[in-house]
Amino acid sequence: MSTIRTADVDAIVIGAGFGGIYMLHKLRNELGLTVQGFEKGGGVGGTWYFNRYPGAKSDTEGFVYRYSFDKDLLQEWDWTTRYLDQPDVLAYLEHVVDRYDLRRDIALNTEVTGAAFDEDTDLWTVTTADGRSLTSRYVVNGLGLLARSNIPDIPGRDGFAGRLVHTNAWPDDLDITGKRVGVIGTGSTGTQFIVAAAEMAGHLTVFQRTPQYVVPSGNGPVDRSEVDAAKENFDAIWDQVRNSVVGFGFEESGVEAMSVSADERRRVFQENWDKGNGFRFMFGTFADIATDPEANAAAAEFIRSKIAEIVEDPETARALTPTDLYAKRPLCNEGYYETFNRDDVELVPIKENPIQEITPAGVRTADGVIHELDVLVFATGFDAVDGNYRAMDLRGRGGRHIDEHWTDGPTSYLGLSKSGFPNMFMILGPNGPFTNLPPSIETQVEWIGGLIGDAERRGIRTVEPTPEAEDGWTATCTEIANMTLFPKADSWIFGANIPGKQNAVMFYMAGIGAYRQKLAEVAGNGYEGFERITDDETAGV
Ligand code: FAD
Ligand code: NA7
Repeated sequence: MSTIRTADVDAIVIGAGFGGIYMLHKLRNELGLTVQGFEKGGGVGGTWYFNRYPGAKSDTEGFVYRYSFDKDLLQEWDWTTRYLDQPDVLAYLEHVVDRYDLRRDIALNTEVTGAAFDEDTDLWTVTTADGRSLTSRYVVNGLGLLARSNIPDIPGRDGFAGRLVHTNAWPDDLDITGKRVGVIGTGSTGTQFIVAAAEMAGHLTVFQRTPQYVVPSGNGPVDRSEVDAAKENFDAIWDQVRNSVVGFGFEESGVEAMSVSADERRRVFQENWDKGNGFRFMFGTFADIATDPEANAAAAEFIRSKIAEIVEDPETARALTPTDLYAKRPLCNEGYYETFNRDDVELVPIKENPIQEITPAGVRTADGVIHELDVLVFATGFDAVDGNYRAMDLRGRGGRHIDEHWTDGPTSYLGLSKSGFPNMFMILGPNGPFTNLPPSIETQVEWIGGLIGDAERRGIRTVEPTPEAEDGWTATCTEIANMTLFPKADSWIFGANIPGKQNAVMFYMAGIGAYRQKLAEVAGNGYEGFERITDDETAGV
C-alpha cells in the first residue's frame, strides 16, 4: 500500500524562458499533470525578456533558433532577417505561450527563493519572495545558464550620477541617442551593443579588458523564397541539427586544418568569413580548430590579419588584436572592427590602463583621465550555469544545500539531474551540451518528460541519480573538455569570469548528436544510473 501524500500540484517549473515554457507544455498539455510555473520577470521569454539593449539579437541563425517539436508551429512562424532581433525572439516566445495556452499557469513577478525536499513525504516545498509556499512531487528548474548578471564591484560604482545599467536588465525608458555612453565588456553582448550604440550615441567609450576574435555574422534580410525553402526542408534540417555537434544548422567540417596547404586554409577561412557566423568559422572551416593548437593558431592568425586590414589607426588595431588562443565561445557580428574607425568611438584598453574608479562624472582610468559619461553600460556577462541555482535556498536530502554538493564546482548526471535531489530536474544544468541551445533544451525537456511519464505509469515515487552515475558523468565531461582547447582560455564556460569562482568543467563538449545517443541508451537500459523507488517499496516506511 502506498504512503499517502498530497501535493498542491504535481509539478513546479521554475523559469519561463525557452526551457520552462516547453517543460510546462510537456508536463501539463501532454502528460496531463497539474503544473505551476514561476517566473521572476514581469513577462515570459527569459533571456529575451531581459536583454533589451540596443543590438541584442541571437547569433544562431533564425531558422534554427526556435522550437522544432511541433511541425505546425514551424510552418506558421515567419522571419525576415538571418538573425533574430531580441523583439522577434520575444514575440515568438509570447506566441508559443499563447498558442499552447500556458499563460494561466505561469505566475510572473514571482521569484522562487527556496526549494526543499522533505524525506518524510517525498515532496518538494517551493517558497517564493512574495511569501507563497507550494508543495509538488516534481520540480523542474529552467533557471537559465546565462541569466544571473555579473556586476563587477568597481570602486565608486554606486555614486555614478548618470544611468548605470547591466545589459541583462535594460530599462525600457533608457534612450542612448546623442548621449555620452561608456561600455565595459567586449564579449558577445558587448560587441553587439558596441556596433548598435555607435550609430546612436553622441560618443561611445569602449572599456576593453581582453580583445576578442570576432568574425562577420553575414546578417541581413532574408527573402520569402529562403523562408519557404527552409520550411519545406525542415525535416532534413532538424534531423541534421539533432545529429550534429554544435547544432547550428551547418555541416561541421571533417577536414583537419594542417592536412591542406596554407593557400587552401586561407581560401577556406575566407569563404567562411564571407558566409559569416562564429560557430561556422570555428567548426565549419576545419575539424580541429578547437582541439589542435596549430589549427587554432592558423584560424587566429587569419582573424588577426583581418583586424590589421580593417582598423585604420595602428594603435587601435594593436589594442583590438587578441594574442591568446581562439577558444572562447565564438563570436560574430556585422561591422565590429569597422566601428572603431569612427571618430566618435574610442577604445580604452583597461588591462594596460586600468579603471581606478567610477566617479559621479564617469570613469577614471590609471592615466588620470576621467571619461565623462551620461550612461555606463556593464556588458560584463553572467555568473553562468550554476549562478541561479546557488542564488536559491535549494536543499535536497538531509536538508543539504546545493552549495554543499558543489564545493568543487557544479556537477550533475547527464546535465539534467543531481544525486541527493530526488524528482528534481534541470534544463541546461551543469555539464549539459555546448551547442545552439534550443535543440538541446528540447532534447532535455523531451527526455525529462519521458522519464516523468514513465515514473507516473509505473507508480515510481522517487527517481534520483546515484552518486556513482554522477561521478561518471563528471569524469566523462572532464575528459572530453580536456581534449579541447577551451579550458586553456579564461571565460565563463569554465567559470573563470567570476572572481573567486571555482574553475570547473561545466559543459559536455562531445556535441548534441552524441548527447542524444547517450540519453537514448540510458533510457533504453531502464534509466541506467537512476535509483527509482516505487510507492510499494516505500509502503510502511
Ligand atoms: P532563460 O531564457 O535564461 O530563462 C530562465 C528564466 O528563469 C529567466 O526568465 C529567469 O528570470 C528565471 N529564473 C531564474 N531564477 C529564478 C527564480 N529563482 N525564480 C523565478 N524565476 C527564475 N543561445 C543560443 O543558442 N544562441 C544564441 O544566439 C544566443 N544568444 C544569446 C544572446 C544573449 C544576449 C544572451 C544573454 C543569451 C543568448 N543565448 C543564446 C543563450 C540563451 O540564454 C538560450 O539560448 C536560451 O534562451 C535559454 O533559455 P532558458 O529557458 O534555458 O533560460
Ligand atoms: P562574456 O562573454 O562573459 O563577456 C563579458 C565581458 O565583460 C568580457 O569582455 C569581460 O572581459 C568583461 N568583464 C567582465 N568583468 C569585468 C570587469 N570586472 N572589468 C572589466 N571587464 C570585465 O559575457 P557576454 O554577456 O558578452 O556573453 C555571454 C554569453 O551570453 C554569450 O556567449 C552568449 O551566449 C550570450 P574578459 O574577457 O573577462 O577579460
